[in-house]
Amino acid sequence: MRQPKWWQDAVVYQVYPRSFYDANGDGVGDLRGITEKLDYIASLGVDVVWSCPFFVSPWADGGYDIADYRAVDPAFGTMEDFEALVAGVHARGMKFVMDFVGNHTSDEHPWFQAALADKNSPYHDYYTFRPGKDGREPSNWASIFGGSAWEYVPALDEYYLHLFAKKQPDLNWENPQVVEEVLSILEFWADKGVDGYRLDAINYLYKEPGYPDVEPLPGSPYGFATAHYANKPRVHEHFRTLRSRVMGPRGLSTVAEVAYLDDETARGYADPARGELDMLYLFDVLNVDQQGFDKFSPLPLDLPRFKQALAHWQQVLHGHGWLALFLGNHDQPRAVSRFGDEGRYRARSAKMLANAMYFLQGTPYLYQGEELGMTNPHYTSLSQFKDVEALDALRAGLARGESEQHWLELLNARSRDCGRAPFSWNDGPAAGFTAGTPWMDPCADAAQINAAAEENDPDSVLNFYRTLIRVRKGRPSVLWGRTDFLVPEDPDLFVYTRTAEEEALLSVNNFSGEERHFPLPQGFAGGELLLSNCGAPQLDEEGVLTLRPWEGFVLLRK
Ligand code: TEU
Repeated sequence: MRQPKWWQDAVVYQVYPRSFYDANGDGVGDLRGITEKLDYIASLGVDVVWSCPFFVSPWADGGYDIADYRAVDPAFGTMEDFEALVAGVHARGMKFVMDFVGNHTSDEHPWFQAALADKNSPYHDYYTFRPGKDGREPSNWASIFGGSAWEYVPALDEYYLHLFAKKQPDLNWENPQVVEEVLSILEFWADKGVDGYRLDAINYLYKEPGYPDVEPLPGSPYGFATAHYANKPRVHEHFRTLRSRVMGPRGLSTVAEVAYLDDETARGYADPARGELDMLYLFDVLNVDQQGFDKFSPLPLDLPRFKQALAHWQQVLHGHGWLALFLGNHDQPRAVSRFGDEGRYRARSAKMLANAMYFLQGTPYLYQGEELGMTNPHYTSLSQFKDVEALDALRAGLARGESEQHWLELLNARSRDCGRAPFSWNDGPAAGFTAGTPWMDPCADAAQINAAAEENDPDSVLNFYRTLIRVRKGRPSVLWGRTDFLVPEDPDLFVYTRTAEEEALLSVNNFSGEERHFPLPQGFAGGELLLSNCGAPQLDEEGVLTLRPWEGFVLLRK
């Protein structure tokens, strides 16, 4: 069998440090908290720990607004705490990956402060400043979080570009000095033992000069300008620079957040023959239950579209790149609340979702709490939400005359805060997350759904994940097999085969709360049951399966 790279035969555990575990009782999760829980993380059988940002930040966007790239924010601890964390990860045979936020800095970063202070400062060209046009913004580009992507600076009589929040000015990667700064930050953490980087919003590095106006969104003067800043050819050159100068020589892995991709660009980024990036972290699957790019216009899950999005990338990247597999992260609602059943079949549907995803080709990314089947927090007041994106959307919605009740429901279903509620460790105060007052309220159901309760239950979601992670490891069909979706148009069934030279497997999943029937595909009768969330499959004499609500299992071909 072909030998996998370490990140190919791996499951990555994603930690959002502020919400994982608070070791010092100040209400905020910290690096020592992660270190204290490393035995728990390792007990899952995962291979890699990825931590979201813990650098000095005014926290305007959950730490993705960095004011000092080389220092741990005191809220999370010290550099010694960081070193202990990496050592603890390595001592358990795991790798450590961290975020690199290169598209923008915080507006409180000294570079930006210097840029604001003096138009002639070399730091002014670290960012994108432009004069206004007819007394308005240089163009009508919308920020990804809403409103204009340009912010006026009266003292300079110029606007600066921010694709995200206005406290996140975009860096100008066309300035070679900026690229040198970035490379030296990447080397700094590599020297401290980091094994790889998750490159944040990295496909937005190059913006078309001229900043042409775009079609405005309904009811807004601003429009999405991704056609002018996402995945432009120049980005390939930047990726090759990162690879040749740092990632390659240091043997670091890369996983890149790259939305809005076409097939050719995807292969260009990820084909091992070109070697720009190792893994692509794509969003198409998570856009199928909303209207267009508006996450606050939810739609019911359209399973055929969902399968189509997965099948597409399985096919395009087979032999031409490697995918990150995920249904949740710190920007997404909880997978079980969104795609499964939070009620009666919570545990079973949470297991099925994992069963459905983890046998596809790629590297699964397990977001903290998903292994418990944690649900959305179900807050009762708008004041419990914290995220900049949620609060901006709320403000705009209320200004349009929409009701608070409507927005409470929307934010409870779709906001990024849904995944940022504290990890539920036990049924104690603050869900065992902190001895103090938690910075965010815990989930309403933490007393029932928590790690301590699941630890002792052999049928828990937690113990299912442990089995799942063990059985997928090292399998040629999982690693290298071709993926074929069966019944792509079926609205409830999610079925695929993975076929390699050495073996083949079948993953069957019922995405519904009803019994469903499905003829067992040829060759799988009498196959070995690798995993199941319901026990042995129910098969009649004609070879037809009766699938229970939210049933999921995997069979190996005989
Ligand atoms: O997210 C980048 C990004 O483009 C997201 O807006 C993503 O497309 C969206 O959440 C999908 O619903 C990254 C980080 O993950 C996020 O937390 C940051 O806010 C953002 O970059 C800016 O750094």
